[in-house]
Amino acid sequence: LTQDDLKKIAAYKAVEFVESGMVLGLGTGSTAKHAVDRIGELLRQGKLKNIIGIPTSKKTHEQAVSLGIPLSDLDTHPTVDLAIDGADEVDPGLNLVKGRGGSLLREKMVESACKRFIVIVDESKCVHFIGESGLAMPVEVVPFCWKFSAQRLQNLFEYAGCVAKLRTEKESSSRPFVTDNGNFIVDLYFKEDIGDLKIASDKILRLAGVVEHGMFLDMASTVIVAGELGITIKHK
Ligand code: DER
Repeated sequence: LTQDDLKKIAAYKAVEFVESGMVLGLGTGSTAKHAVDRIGELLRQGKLKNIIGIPTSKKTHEQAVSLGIPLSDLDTHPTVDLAIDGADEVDPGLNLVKGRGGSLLREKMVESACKRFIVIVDESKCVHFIGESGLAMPVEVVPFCWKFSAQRLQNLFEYAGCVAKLRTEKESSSRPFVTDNGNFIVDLYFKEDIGDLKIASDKILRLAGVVEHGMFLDMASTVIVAGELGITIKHK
């Protein structure tokens, strides 16, 4: 089974929790893509009816439009029945790192407005503690004086050997990546465990210039993990 097969297995399992008439948060990324495709397919087959999708990115919006999924937004539907989305890291307490695809702000807005948030991952995303993968922990910042914000973020986590880097459009280019909301992303890389996640989250959000970060703490209701040996479903 390839990693993409596992992503698809987790995604299809999550869609089994979708009922006709639901307002659905539609996630972003290569795993959530399979869930959105599956929802579109069931709608087309008439097996699902009266679904309203709330996309978490322009990319997902376009995918849903191409599948004929009726769409709306949080202004019209401030409460979402169910959201299905991927993650970059999942710890044993179902805390997440998200946003390596750059969509963390709209994802966090939609997923904090939903009654149930199902996370779909292949087993490679499971970690013992947030930051263990050594991969990016994204922070969305306003473009104004982003270097100042990046330096303050790096200083916040000096004890964990933090390095802050501005995300560029591609490895090669020096043009900053711009989010759907017109902001930049500063990626934080840690050498050590950052300790209490709630404290870390509060410290980041207190910095003027920071919009949001990629730690989704105590938000996931269910995590579906697809592995070589099968599917594991963890509930909060
Ligand atoms: O950027 C995001 O938040 C994505 O949902 C990410 O967390 C998971 O993306 P993937 O399914 O492509 O690994």
